[in-house]
Amino acid sequence: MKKGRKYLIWTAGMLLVFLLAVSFGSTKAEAAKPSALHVEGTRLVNAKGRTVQLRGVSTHGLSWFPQYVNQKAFTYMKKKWKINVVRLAMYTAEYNGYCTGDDQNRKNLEKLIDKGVRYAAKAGLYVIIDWHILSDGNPGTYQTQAVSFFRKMAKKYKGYSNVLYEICNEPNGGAGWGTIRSYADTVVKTIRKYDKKAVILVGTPTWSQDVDEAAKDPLKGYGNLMYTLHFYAGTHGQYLRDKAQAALNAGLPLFVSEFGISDASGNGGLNMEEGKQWLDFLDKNKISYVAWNLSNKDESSALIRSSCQKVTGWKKDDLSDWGRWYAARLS
Ligand code: IDC
Repeated sequence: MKKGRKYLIWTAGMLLVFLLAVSFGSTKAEAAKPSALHVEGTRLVNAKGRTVQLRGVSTHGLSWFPQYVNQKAFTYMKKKWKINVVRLAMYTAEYNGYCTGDDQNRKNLEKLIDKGVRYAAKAGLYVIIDWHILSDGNPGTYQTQAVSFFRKMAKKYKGYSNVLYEICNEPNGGAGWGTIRSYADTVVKTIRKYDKKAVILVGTPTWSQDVDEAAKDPLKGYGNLMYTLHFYAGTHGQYLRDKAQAALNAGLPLFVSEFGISDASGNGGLNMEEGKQWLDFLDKNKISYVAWNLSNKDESSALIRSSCQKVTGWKKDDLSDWGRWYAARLS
């Protein structure tokens, strides 16, 4: 072969390798950072099998406080507070909920989720897409809507290794585990058609407290499921940790996708002593946790002071007592 042609082939080859590396690199930056998680036993683990504990914050209702879903805020919280997860709480019923508002509202919410997912990926954060049922009580109330919503989400985000799905925030109003289990079975099946591996968080009876009920009869036939435990330290103490411990002992993977140290109304005084006991317990057991809520609403469970209008870059004085306590605990 002539020297000139050899050189040409070599150059073209190198160019191809270079282009492949660049395009692979950029998809990776978008889709594979942070890396995919899965569930082993009761633990959340990474590809190397190392236990991963997620710790972060939840937005308030997305329709109500959309301004906190911004790149700077996410990057700031990752850097300063050392969070590694953010939860996008999308109410289904209240506050221009996804199921009670109109089509335009639904589109706006989906756009906001999309921004949230991308901002999180860019900041190196995991992100939870939370179907925030509350006054609707029984997850079956909007099951049809939940199925089409999660179908859409799973199709869209199957390539995003930072996305977790939370399929029913807090079942209540007498919805027992049997009811929740059958709802979860349908929704998980839908998600798994498109997204085979993403971690899915399943709510439990009584505002996601009765993990012992779920432990008696967990869902079967799916991997990467975890069950949610919610607490507010001003209301819930040792008896609820005992329930959590019993569920863990029974092999149920737990995830605290929402908690506070106010009372369960989201207001009232803060119980820092009980809050410390809770977080010590969760840290010891490497259980992930997400604090309610990233807003400046005039309530004690808001992380930002009500007088502060900033949507990122908060200094100590911009945070509520709760915000300061939590940021100090994390960083
Ligand atoms: C609270 C909000 C409050 C809002 C209320 C009713 O902090 O501003 O008015 O919801 O929608 C939960 C729920 C969460 C609650 C929170 C505090 O998941 O939506 O937020 N809480 O009450 N479960 C236990 C407590």
